[in-house]
Amino acid sequence: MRIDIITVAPDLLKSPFEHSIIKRAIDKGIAEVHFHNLREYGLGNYRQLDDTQFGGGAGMVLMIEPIDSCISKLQAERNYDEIIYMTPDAKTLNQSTANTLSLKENIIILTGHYKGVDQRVRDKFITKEISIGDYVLTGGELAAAVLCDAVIRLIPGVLGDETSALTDSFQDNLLSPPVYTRPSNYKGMQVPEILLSGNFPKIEEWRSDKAYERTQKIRPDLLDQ
Ligand code: 6GU
Repeated sequence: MRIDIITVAPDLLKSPFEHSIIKRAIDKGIAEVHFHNLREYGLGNYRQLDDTQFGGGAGMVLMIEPIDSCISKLQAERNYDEIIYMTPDAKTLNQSTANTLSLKENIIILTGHYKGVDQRVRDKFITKEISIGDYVLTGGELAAAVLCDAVIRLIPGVLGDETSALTDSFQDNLLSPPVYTRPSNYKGMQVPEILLSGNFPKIEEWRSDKAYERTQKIRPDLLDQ
C-alpha cells in the first residue's frame, strides 16, 4: 500500500512512522508513506497557501490552487483508490473503516489547517472525509498519523502474529477482555483462577463474557450497532 500525505507540517507527522510496528511495515516494503509539503505548491514569492474567507469571519482558509497542483501531480503518476480529507466535521473513524482502507492500493490523505479548505477542494477531489473524534485539533496531521497507524497495522504481514489484529478491541464491536501476566498473585491480588486452569474452551468463554460485560458497562452504544 502506498500512502501520500499532503500537509503544511510534514515534520509534525514523520516521527510516528519511524518506530516499532509501523516502521517495520515500511522497512519490509509492505507500506510506503510519502510526505508532500503543500508549501512547495504555494502561490507567488511567498508561497501563499491560505486566504481570508469570502463573506467575512475569522480564520484563514486553504486555497484550492496549491492543493489542485499537488493532487493533480500525484494523479498523473498513478491511480488513487481514495483521496481522504482529515477534518473534524466528518464521520468518525472506526475499525470497519480502517479494515476497508487497509485493502486499498494507493491513497492520498489531505490534512487541513486553519479554518479548513475551500469547499470546492472537497467537492472536486475528496472521496472520503474522516474525523478521529468529537474534539478539535489544531491541524489534521496528528489525525492523519492516527489513521495511518490504524490502517497500516491491519495490512496482511504487518503484525507478526496474524491472529492478533482479529482479537483487538472493536474488531467485533466489543472491547477487549482483561489480560494478566506473571506473577499470578501480586500482594494478594489474584489472577482469575480460570486463566490458570489450562481449560481453553472455558477460558475463551470467560474472555467473551468479560468482553461483553466490559462493553455493556463502558460502551453500551457499541452493542446497538
Ligand atoms: Cl481529522 N482534524 C482536526 N483538525 N481536528 C480533529 C480531527 C481532524 N478529528 C478530530 N478532531
